[in-house]
Amino acid sequence: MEYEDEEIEAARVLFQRQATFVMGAAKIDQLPEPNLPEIAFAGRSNVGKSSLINGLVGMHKLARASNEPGRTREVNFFDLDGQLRLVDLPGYGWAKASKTTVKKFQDLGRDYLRGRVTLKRVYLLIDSRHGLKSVDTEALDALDLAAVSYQIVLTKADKLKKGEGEAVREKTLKAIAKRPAAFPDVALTSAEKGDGMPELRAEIMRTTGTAP
Ligand SMILES: Nc1nc2c(ncn2[C@@H]2O[C@H](COP(=O)(O)OP(=O)(O)OP(=O)(O)O)[C@@H](O)[C@H]2O)c(=O)[nH]1
Ligand SMILES: [Mg+2]
Repeated sequence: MEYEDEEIEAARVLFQRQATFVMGAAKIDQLPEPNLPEIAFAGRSNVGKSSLINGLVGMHKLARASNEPGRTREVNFFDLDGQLRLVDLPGYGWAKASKTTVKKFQDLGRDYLRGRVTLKRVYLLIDSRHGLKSVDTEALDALDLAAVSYQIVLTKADKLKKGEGEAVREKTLKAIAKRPAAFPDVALTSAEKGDGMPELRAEIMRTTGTAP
């Protein structure tokens, strides 16, 4: 996707606005009022969802990130200065937790994704070193079936060698080409180094119809 310099700059300003934690919901009836455009971050446990949210807003500790898979256990809502809401979902494919715990959070994530009227897009994160795995394909199938618009974001690009990033991006683009709810572009990002973040901010600004 191409973005004008003005759009990149506007998005940078938008994401400099104050970001705050609203609440964590452990049950579907605990969600905040659907009164702002929302974007949600989904993906395997440890893929970098919480880190990506922190990178987008330029804060290290807004969303809790850690190397311990299953860190995010609720649906966490962050408000960007009354303009839009960023939603951090519990990860899937998290092997160490008990079956009931996994099911509880997967059901919660699924219910949220299916029923949220203000949800503008889901950012489905994939580790750029691993590419799409079968659990990811299942998640894409579910989003396609529910007709929830989503974009693939490849994470941890700083861990790749030169040229590998572009290759995995091309491969992923091909894999999603025929998926009905997939946005026809794949972002390559590093929350750690900041790669791809200005463009992702610009895309989020477009998608949500927000302005600085
Ligand atoms: N090198 C590198 N490491 C990253 C990047 N993004 C996240 N990480 C690391 O990956 C680990 C997991 O990151 P989180 O942001 O907690 O992942 P998550 O998807 O929120 O995980 P859950 O909440 O368990 O589902 C942490 O150790 C992060 O520091 C990145 O861009 N580059
Ligand atoms: Mg997390």
